[in-house]
Amino acid sequence: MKRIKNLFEITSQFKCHVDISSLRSYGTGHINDTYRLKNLVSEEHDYLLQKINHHVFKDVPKLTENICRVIAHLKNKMIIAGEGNPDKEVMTMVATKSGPYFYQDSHGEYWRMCHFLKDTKTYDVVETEKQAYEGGKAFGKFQAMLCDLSPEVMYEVIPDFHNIEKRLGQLEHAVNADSFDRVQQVLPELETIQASAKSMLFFQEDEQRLTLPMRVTHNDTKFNNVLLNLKGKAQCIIDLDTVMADYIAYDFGDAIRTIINTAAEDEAELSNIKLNLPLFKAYTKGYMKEAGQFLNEWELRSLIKGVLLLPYMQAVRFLTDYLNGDIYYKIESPHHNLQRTRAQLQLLKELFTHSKSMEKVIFKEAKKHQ
Ligand code: GN1
Ligand code: MG
Repeated sequence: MKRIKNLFEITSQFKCHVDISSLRSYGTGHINDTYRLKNLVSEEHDYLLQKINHHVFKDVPKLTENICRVIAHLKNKMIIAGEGNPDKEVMTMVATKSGPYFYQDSHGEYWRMCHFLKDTKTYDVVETEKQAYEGGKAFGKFQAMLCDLSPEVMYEVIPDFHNIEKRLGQLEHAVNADSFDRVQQVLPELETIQASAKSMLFFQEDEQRLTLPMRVTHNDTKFNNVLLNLKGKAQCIIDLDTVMADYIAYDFGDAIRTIINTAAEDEAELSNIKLNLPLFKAYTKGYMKEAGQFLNEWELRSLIKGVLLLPYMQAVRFLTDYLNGDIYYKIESPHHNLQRTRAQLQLLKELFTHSKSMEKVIFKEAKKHQ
């Protein structure tokens, strides 16, 4: 575990009671560094301390504003409706003693703190249909509750985050630069990406831009961003870094990317990557239960496009980072980003094969709620 030399300096800025000797690394995020700390005075909750990667999130005050806005919206709605427990079902950020919900330390690093919700678990790979159903319900409800939050008020945390045309441009740039002499190793992957490029431009078409509404979405709907309680029920959506205005289909697609895959996102043995269609069905069922009523017809039709686009986009992003010398995502081995690329392309291949039957499931489940 990385040591934090100025841990006392950092934690003493926040309105918290932490035992600094209890510091442990936490989670599997690719961007920020997350640590867990024990609460010295209460059994209610521990704390998560995060170093925000400010090379990725360039405007931390604005990023924090987005997160706090969404949290306040969700909590207020629950309080007004008198439903659920806002302390347990929505993230709670810890303020600094001087007010803001982040602290820039003496080395220029940015930190934030939130409550760690006890008796909850996350899963990198979905194990049961019940979990998938709960995940669908959780993300569907999250979107439904944010339907009345104006997308215009949200700051664009990472410009063009889901713009595949731009992402392909970044890949092309990395290929042309070939700064780490890696292009020769990745010719088959580049060819696969090139072959599907045109079919992936759906969301860039004028027609979609005119018909698909922008909504406040999560934009990182990996299944491990849903906290499940000990009974296996979804309790809280976490990792709100990328909440911003975007299309709903991206959230649906990114969730399916992690839920439907029988293997991990970075599986090295490609033959292990298969689709678990019952999990797709279960997720879609749960999702439609919450989202079926607010989705319009164009959005419904776009969902399957999101399912195909998101693994493709991840492959493009991982490969770009590989060619750029692994500067964006954390890696655990020298060729990790290439391994991730291959795994995502393999998943995409499987998804292409089954896209028609998945589309049928989407419409069937949506119909029940419209
Ligand atoms: C990154 O750090 P993490 O795991 O929450 C990335 C997502 C990718 C994901 C792939 C800001 O998320 O977009 O989908 O890795 N976050 C950012 O696992 O780029
Ligand atoms: Mg994230």
